[in-house]
Amino acid sequence: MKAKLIFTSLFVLLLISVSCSKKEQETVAKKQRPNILFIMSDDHAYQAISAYSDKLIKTPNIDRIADEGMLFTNACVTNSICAPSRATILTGKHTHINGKVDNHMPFDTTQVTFPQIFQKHGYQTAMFGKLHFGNNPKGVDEFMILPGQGNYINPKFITKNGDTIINGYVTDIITDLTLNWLKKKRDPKKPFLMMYLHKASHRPWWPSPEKFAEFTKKQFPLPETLFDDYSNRGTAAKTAEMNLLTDRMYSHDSKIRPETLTEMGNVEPYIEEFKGGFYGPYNRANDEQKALYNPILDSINNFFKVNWGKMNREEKMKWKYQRYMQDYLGTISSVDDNVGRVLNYLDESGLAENTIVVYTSDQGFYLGEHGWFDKRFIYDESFKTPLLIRWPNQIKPGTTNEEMVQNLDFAQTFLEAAQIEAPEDMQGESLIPLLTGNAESWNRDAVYYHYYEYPSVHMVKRHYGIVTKEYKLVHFYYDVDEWELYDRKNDSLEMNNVYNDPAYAEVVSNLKDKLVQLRVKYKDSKELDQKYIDIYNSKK
Ligand code: SGN
Ligand code: CA
Repeated sequence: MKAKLIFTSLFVLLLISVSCSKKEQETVAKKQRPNILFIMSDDHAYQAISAYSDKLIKTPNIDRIADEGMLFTNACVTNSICAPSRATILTGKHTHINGKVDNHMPFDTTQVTFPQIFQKHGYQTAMFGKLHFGNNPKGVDEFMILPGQGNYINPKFITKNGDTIINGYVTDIITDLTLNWLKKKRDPKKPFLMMYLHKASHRPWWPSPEKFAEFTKKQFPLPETLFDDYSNRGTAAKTAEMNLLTDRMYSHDSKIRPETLTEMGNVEPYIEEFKGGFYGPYNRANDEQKALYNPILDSINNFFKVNWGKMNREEKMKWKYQRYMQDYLGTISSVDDNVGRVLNYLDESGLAENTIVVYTSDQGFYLGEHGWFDKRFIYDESFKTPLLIRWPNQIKPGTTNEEMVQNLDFAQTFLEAAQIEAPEDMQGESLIPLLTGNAESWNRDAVYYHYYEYPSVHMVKRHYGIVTKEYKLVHFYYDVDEWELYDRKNDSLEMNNVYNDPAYAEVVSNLKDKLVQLRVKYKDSKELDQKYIDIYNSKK
């Protein structure tokens, strides 16, 4: 790959030198380096992008990226949780190597991240929105990032010159900052790398007042597996705490005011500490903003007061699902509108032609499938992540790609596109052959996954596994010692663990061998598994 990159660059340089003077050569060479606009949302499920499925929502602006570029239907993460995914994207390394295996571990900032390399090679770099960790991201000329998870309403930002609060709705504000930098702050003579990072659609799912009004009028189709009872699965699925009806879906997630519950005699599992869950975001709103939310909140709360007591379990689950979707999808709709604003600006400014636009999420998310919300598992809805890439004159518009690509691959892809050599120790593969229609040189047939954060919120047990287009083999190795196998072609909803089915004995044996090879290839090991368990336990 490296040899190919050098060869391509030499060829381009040769062509240039034949036809122009030295000064001209430099400008042409630099001009050819594309800008990169990396758009990432938080917890945005591919099921909530109409380029993948239009059952839940229409996202015409995000879809445009695929219509004019490439839609990856098998993109996935290496560890389905926020901060680890971001660390993998920045370093191009699996989490057991970069050390940020869960949301709690610190990120070792002495590591090389890809924006630093871009900066060194003459790119202008900027980052706006949610990074999740740290307060001084390296490698970016300018940044304004949310502290930790950030807030939806009147959010606070960390900047080089101290903290500041900006009034308004977070998705609009992050976009305003991004557009402002593109329009007024960058040097038009240099290529740029822009990290445009949304807080939406992360919990606590507060849509803007307009989207709240719009989406609370809608009803959404139920997922086939909403009432999953986790039979034919292992212990991990049965003990995870992310069921919409029974686990950690608090009153504030449904937008039920604490007073409503008190008045009703605390009908819901009501935990005092989560009072803040409602008032945290709501009290950030000023009176004018509150006045926009109040009538809708009133009507939800009135409905709840009258009906909740009369509902059976099934009806309660359906009601919670609808409330969840209304809020979650309301936040997505704002993301889509704002992506549209940025794409329009690229068109108007003429930047579109030489800008790679990437849309992705830090991982997938459950939208009621298996009765769940949240992520973490290697099962499809959280393992897969949306990925849409547009690159005019390089990617054939309207292409769909089914290869198993990972967030691990982004750094090397962007570096190759910018004709910068990637560090030897990055562990991904550049996607350039796939983007440019040279798929023959792509030969990955399996990916490696490893999730660590346990015991913790949502109680998803530690596991690692190997995934091919046909199968998924998973080892839950802590607390329990259980293996699971899913036949992805014949059981796409992943309802049956066939690990012990004799018909799959050979598949299991082959995949186990391959899994060992992958663990060796990526330098993961039993010793490292234990090391991270020990560190985690020592912090409790
Ligand atoms: C919070 C959320 C969880 C979520 C984690 C991690 N609960 O704890 O639902 O899984 O963040 O999210 S909340 O009630 O506090 O909202 S992550 O995206 O940062 O990994
Ligand atoms: Ca996330």
